[in-house]
Parts: sequence; C-alpha cells; structure tokens
Amino acid sequence: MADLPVHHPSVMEAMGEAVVGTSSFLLSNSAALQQALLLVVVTFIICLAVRLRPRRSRRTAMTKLKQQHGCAATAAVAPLPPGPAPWPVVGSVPEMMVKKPAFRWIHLMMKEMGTDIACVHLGPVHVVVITCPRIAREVLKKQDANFTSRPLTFASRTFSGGYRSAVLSPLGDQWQKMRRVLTSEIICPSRHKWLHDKRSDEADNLTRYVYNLAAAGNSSSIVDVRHVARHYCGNVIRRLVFNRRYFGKPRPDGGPGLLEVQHVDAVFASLGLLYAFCISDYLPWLLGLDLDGHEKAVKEANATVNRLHDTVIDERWRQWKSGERQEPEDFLDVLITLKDDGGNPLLTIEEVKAQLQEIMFAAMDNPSNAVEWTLAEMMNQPETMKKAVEEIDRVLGRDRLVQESDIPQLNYVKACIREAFRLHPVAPFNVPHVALADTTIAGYRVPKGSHVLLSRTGLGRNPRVWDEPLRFRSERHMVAAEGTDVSLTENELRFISFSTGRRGCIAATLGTAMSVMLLGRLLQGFTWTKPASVASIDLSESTHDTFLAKPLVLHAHPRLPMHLYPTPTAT
Ligand code: HEM
Ligand SMILES: *[C@@H]1O[C@H](CO)[C@@H](O)[C@H](O)[C@H]1NC(C)=O
Ligand SMILES: *[C@@H]1O[C@H](CO)[C@@H](O)[C@H](O)[C@H]1NC(C)=O
Ligand SMILES: *[C@@H]1O[C@H](CO)[C@@H](O)[C@H](O)[C@H]1NC(C)=O
Ligand SMILES: CC(=O)N[C@H]1CO[C@H](CO)[C@@H](O)[C@@H]1O
Repeated sequence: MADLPVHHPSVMEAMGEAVVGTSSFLLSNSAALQQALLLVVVTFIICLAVRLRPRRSRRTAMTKLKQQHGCAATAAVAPLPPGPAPWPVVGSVPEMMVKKPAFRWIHLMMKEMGTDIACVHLGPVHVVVITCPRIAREVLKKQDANFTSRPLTFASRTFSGGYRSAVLSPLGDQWQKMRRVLTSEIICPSRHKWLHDKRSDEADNLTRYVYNLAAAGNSSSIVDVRHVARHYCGNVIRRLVFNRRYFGKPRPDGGPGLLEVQHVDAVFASLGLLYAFCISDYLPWLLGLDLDGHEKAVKEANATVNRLHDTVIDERWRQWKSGERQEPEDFLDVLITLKDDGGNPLLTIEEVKAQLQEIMFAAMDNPSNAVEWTLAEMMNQPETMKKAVEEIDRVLGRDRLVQESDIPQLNYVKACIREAFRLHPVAPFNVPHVALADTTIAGYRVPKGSHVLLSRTGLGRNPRVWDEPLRFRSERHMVAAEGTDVSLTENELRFISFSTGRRGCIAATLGTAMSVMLLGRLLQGFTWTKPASVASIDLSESTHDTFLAKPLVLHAHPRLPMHLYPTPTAT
C-alpha cells in the first residue's frame, strides 16, 4: 500500500495508458465480449468471496466498547480502525460491487458496528470513513497538514485535464499554483464586487422566469423547482465565467435552451461520477476494461462539457492573442490575461479549460440541492415557511426585491439553508483527502496513502451531536444568532458545508450569495402550493444518491405588486 504512487500522477497515468493500450483492441471487438469479461470477473470475485469468507476481526468488539466512551478513543498500540475483514488482494471490493450504492453499505456497516471511524480495504487502498465531528476536526484541523492531498482516480484525472486544476489535484506545485490563482484573482472580494451586477441580473432573470412559468397561468401550470434551481446556478456561473447565460440563441421566456440543458445535465452527470467507488480506481489492473461502464460515462460527460466550453474559450483565446479584445469582463478573461513575474502568460489554454470546467462543477450542485430540499421541507412545515417569508417582508418591505446586500439581515432564511446543508447534503461524503504520512487518528493507525472520507450525512445526522437529527428544524441554528449573523460556514465540522483547512472551500461568499438569493427570490416572489393531488411532499431521499428522490414540483403564485416583476421582453 505504502508503495502505491499516490502522489505521482505520471506513474499512475502511465499505468493507465498501458492498460488502455492493450485492451482497446479487445473492446473494439464487441460489446458482448465486454459483457462476458465482466461476468467472468464478477463471478470469480464472488466465488472467491463466498469460499474464502473470513470472520470479522475480533478487534470489533473491543472497538465497540471504546466507541461508547465517546468518539476519540485512544489505544496504546494503534490498530487500524474497525471494519469488514478484507479478502486477499481485492479487499472489500466484492461487497462494494454487490451492495450498491457503496455509501449506503458503508454507513449501514458502521452503524451495525457502532463505530464513528471505520477502515474499508478497497484493493490496496485503506478507505477511512469518519462520522463524528471530533474525529473530523482531528483530521482537518489538528492534523490538516497530514491530509492535504486528493486521490488519483479516472474521473478526477479526466475532468481536471490530467490534474491541472485546484479542487481535484493531489498535493503539489500545480495544486498550489491554481489554488493561489483562484484565491488571489478569481474568488476574492474585489472580483466579487466587480461581478455583482451580473449576479443581480441573474436574480432578476430568475424572478422573471418563474413569473413566466406561473403566469403561463392556469391551475395546471406547474414549476419544477429542481429545474429552476439548477438552471439558476448554471446561468449565474456561466455569466461569471463566460459573461453569457446562453451558449446558443437566447430564449424569450428566460428558460434554458437545448445547449444549456445539455450543459447542466453533463455537469450533474460528471459530479455523480466523481469519487463514485469505481472498481478500477482501487484495482488499477482493471483500468481500460471498463467493466462497470464508468470510463465511458466519464468520457462522454467530459466531452459534452468541453464541446460547449471550447466554443467560447477557443474564440476568446484568439481574440486576446490577436489584440482584438482589450478589457477583461469575466473569469475567462482574467485567467487568459494573467501574467507571471516575467510578463509571460501564466496559464496555458489547457489550464484555463480545466480550471473553468472545475468552477462550473463547484458552483451548481450545492446551492440548487440545498434550496430544493429547503423548499420541500417548508411545504410540509407551514410555520417554517411563514417565518422565513415574514423575515423577508420585515427586512425588505414589500416594494423591492431581495438583493445581496440584504443577506446579513436574513438570518432565518440562512438558518433554513444551513439546516438543509446539515440534513440533506448534496453528497454522502466530503471531497476525499489523502494521508501524506503514517499517522494516528482517534487512537487508530491511518497509514500513508489512506483515503479519508468525512461523511457529510454521518456528521450532520450524528445523534450524539444533534438533537432529533432527522428533523428539519431551522431554529437550532438561531440560538447562536443573538446579535450575530447566521453563517452558512461550519468550521467545527458538525456538518459539512464549505469544510475547513488547507483544502477547504474558498468560495463561501459566492456560494452563500447564490444560495440565499435563490431561496430569497423564490420565497419573496411567490406563494408556493402543492399540486392538488398531493397531500404532503414526499421527502424520501433517492436510493443511489442524496438528492430528493423525485424532483420537487409545485405551483407558484406571484405575491408582490406586479411592477416588481422584471419586465418581460417581447415574446
Ligand atoms: C454553496 C456552494 C459551495 C459549497 C457548499 C462548497 C463546498 C465545498 C467543499 C465541501 C469542498 C471540499 C473541502 C474539503 O476538501 O475539505 C470545496 C472545495 C472547493 N471549492 Fe467549494 N463549494 C461551493 C461553491 C464553490 C464555488 C462557486 C467555487 C469556485 C468558483 C468553489 C471552489 C472550491 C475550491 C477551489 C475547492 C478546493 C480547494 C482545494 O482542494 O484546495 N466552491 N467546496
Ligand atoms: C502528522 O502525523 C505525525 C504522525 O502522527 C505527527 O507526529 C505530526 O504532528 C502530524 N503533523 C501535523 C502537521 O499534524
Ligand atoms: C393552461 O395553460 C397551458 C399553457 O398555457 C395550456 O396549454 C392549457 O390548455 C391550459 N389549461 C387550462 C385548463 O386552461
Ligand atoms: C476532458 O476535459 C479536459 C478539460 O478539462 C480536456 O483537457 C481533456 O482532453 C478531456 N479528456 C478526455 C479524455 O476527453
Ligand atoms: C432571458 C432574460 O431574461 N434575459 C435578461 C436577463 O437580465 C438581463 C439584465 O436585466 C436582461 O437584459 C436580459 O434580457
């Protein structure tokens, strides 16, 4: 394990390419052959599993005892964290494949074992999962410097153009360079102010689009809140990055066109494929065989996103190089025109593409998911809805629309979004961290190269931390608010919103602005009602991810004086 080239992408890539090289001729032969291969490998692994099934290690009982004394147990001789006993070579990969989705299997296993920290062996990789804030703080606060890398995976390598971008790259010069570029030139207070009017336009576009949907206007007209929320996020981030909301022809009603739908769908598809427990990420000798279809899906999503982005980026690159363009207007311009100390371009076009793709990924899912869940929960809790709307009316009056400058005053609205981040995180796990050295966490040995996954659901729903953890109760975040602002950040890791430490999110201001403006405008502009046939909103979580199982669909009725809805352009 210690020898796995965790911090050397080039080695891993070379391995990957070698396998791809030999197998591609096989694959081109027929899909049937691929199916057969998959069958053979799965059968082999399952046979292995059934015949060699080892008993669970005795360590478990001891660990259980320790866990009862709080989550930070200590031991004289540090054992690995408890977990399922691994098979030779493949570790728990057979279980991972049979008991999909893996995150539900892992959480169930930890619950049964009564542990807040577990180690799952996937091939040679130790995957350490943590569901307790105290242990999480040990990792990302006390020993942060020991956990500043990211895993090497097929998806993260593809989406980052070979680890050229900030979020997905392992520790190294490239990560440092791109993180510094972002914090000093892109996601910084002066740029935030610079682009304020673009975000404000998009908030108006949102209000007008929902108004158009509502005013298409009879009782059968419904609003798909998920669609509206995701496309708002897509529109905002495209405006900031490319200074445009449409790749193609604008639509008069303010809704997305075909290309924007493709864009947002491909970004969400990509996010679903990132760190998704793909077999060949743990058993690299399977890379290229694509037994689970993961590689094909990743390449397709990557190709769709890049086909759309390239039309804008290539043209803009040309305009700057030819001197045709002089004034920076958006993130793309800023990245293209950055200079190093010698006055030469700081970034290559490949770096620009990879970083912008990653920014698109970073901005869409969290705000839209939090707001969809918040509104869904509120539909079943009229009191919560009433308090939030009353707060907006009290702070703003009823003759102007919510602006970013109102965010500090909208504490209850923020408490609702905070509660959605706690109870309904967009993903089961935080972005993985990789251990740079052998170390000890909560009394357990965590070997160099381990992937550390902070469980977003495990932290946010931990019953030792949260009273009635499964209840959506925004008031729990108001206690600390006497006189102080409620914030969406959570540095103590009692749940994960923007995380913390050297790898923490750098965009809390932008992320907060997008989330609060989205919910604020939806609540302020419209009275939301359930479709007649629905008694209460079904709050089931999807089985294969943590989104609401079915997109939230509601009626919207304008509730403000007509002149406040941004004027429709002629249709
Ligand atoms: C509400 C919106 C957002 C939320 C909740 C959020 C949350 C997160 C989380 C949980 C991480 C992982 C932290 C860790 O590894 O411990 C992260 C990393 C990151 N986020 Fe965000 N994010 C949001 C929006 C954005 C936006 C809009 C951008 C950029 C335009 C962005 C840029 C980044 C970067 C660069 C990192 C990685 C830093 C690194 O690996 O060094 N985020 N974010
Ligand atoms: C990293 O881990 C080692 C071994 O446990 C420990 O001695 C050291 O203090 C840790 N470093 C940091 C920066 O936490
Ligand atoms: C409601 O509006 C839609 C679109 O404007 C229209 O197609 C539909 O016939 C209308 N339904 C009723 C019941 O008026
Ligand atoms: C995926 O996208 C990146 C840009 O981020 C691009 O450089 C790369 O060539 C694409 N990779 C594949 C395999 O299509
Ligand atoms: C499609 C759409 O509604 N676009 C509008 C978005 O907002 C800007 C600025 O308010 C308008 O100019 C667009 O027409």
